[in-house]
Amino acid sequence: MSSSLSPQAALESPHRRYNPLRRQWVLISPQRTQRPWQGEVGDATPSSVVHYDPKCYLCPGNPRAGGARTPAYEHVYVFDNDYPAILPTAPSSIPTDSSLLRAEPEHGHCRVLCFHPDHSLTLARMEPADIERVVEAWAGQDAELSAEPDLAYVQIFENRGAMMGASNPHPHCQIWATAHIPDEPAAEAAAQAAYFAEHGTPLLADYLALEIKEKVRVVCENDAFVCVVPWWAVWPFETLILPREPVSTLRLFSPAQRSGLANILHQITVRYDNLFQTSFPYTMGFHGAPTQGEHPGFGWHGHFYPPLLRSATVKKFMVGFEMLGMPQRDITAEGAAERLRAVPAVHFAPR
Ligand code: H2U
Ligand code: ZN
Repeated sequence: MSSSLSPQAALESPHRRYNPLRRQWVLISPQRTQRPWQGEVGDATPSSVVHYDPKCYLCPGNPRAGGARTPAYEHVYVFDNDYPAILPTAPSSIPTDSSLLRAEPEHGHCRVLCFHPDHSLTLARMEPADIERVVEAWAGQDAELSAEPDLAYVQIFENRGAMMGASNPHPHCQIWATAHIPDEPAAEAAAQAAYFAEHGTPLLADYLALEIKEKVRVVCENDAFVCVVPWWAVWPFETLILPREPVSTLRLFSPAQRSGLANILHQITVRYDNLFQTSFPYTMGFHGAPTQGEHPGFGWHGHFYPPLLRSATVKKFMVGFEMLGMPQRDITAEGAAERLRAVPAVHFAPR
């Protein structure tokens, strides 16, 4: 059954939104935010004050779990993961008995990048100059790993907080370089290539122009980047970081883009922490173009996927209809952006 409503009223009723980057739909149920909530309300979590933890594998000078020792580093430190998910070499094939039991070898590198020697820090509480060093290290890793001719993709990601499964609070990220393009960037690459073939302009450049015009989903910005809650956000406070000047991958960033990325990461993580006065958990990561071949229309971008919904402890669960049907959210992207804009731009617990 359909009825005609004003555009505003229509957006306040249940609807589906399309994610052109992933070519998927998300179900939006804004009216559900009015339902009573008798669940938990979290307390503010103080930021860590432990600058050096003698038991931390990633603190300078400490022994690691695998027997190696983390050196007394001063800024950033990259090492090969002692428990890698993939190895540099793999068998040439994985024979199976049926085409329904398909398998193929995978190889590559898994690295860990420590952002800072200080165990207590997070991107939100680091100095901009120190985040710039992290960006330099990311660009260096992207250049080094993309030069390996048998690798196809470099995935940089950070799991922040125990709620997201991070095994260690020390500020760090992971870098996996694989011989195959993983599913998420592969789907995004296909969608962007199809859009570019049809329109002759990059999908994310056109999308950013719309967001700058509409403003309602913009959270923060600088001269080089804009951070939005995307129209198609699934996680309550999901954001997308878009460069004003399209660029396909980190190693090709201009100096202004490198410092701009450091600044926008700082801005958004401060707002996240301030939202529920906690060290905000998330999975964050970057999608650059695959490392082999041409990828016209592929625009580098960053994703933040934070699980928190109502407080420092109440998170969204991706269960039920979401596991069996499709993603669904209650608060609209516009409402989430408004709340992230409303919190102070200065951290509630600076270092
Ligand atoms: P996460 O916090 O995202 O789990 O990343 C930490 C990684 O650090 C994890 O992949 C590695 C783990 O294998 N690690 C080492 O390589 N050596 C250690 O001594 C501890 C943790
Ligand atoms: Zn540490």
